[in-house]
Amino acid sequence: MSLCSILTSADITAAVNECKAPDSFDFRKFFKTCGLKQKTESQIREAFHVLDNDKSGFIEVEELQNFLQLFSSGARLLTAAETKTFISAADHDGDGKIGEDEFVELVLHY
Ligand SMILES: [Ca+2]
Repeated sequence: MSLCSILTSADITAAVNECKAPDSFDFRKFFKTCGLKQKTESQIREAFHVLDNDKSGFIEVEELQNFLQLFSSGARLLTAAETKTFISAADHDGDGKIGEDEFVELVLHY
């Protein structure tokens, strides 16, 4: 399973291009442009499992740094400020990482 089987490559390219400049990443805009926000909950759960690269059941800070590269291998790393904003928006239970339900909530309802 890869993100390309859930999203179109044109939408992924557009989303990655929108946040090329460091510290310009906005997860709300990104999820909308890449098309994930318009997908079904089960497809969003599939995307979560791709982004949880080490299959720990959570997206951790280290995985978030590589977030854009999981969409497009040539993309940049997220900055420390961007990963911090991303985690704090999603992390309702305060464990410092993003669980599957927190991810669905973030994509669909934030
Ligand atoms: Ca993980």
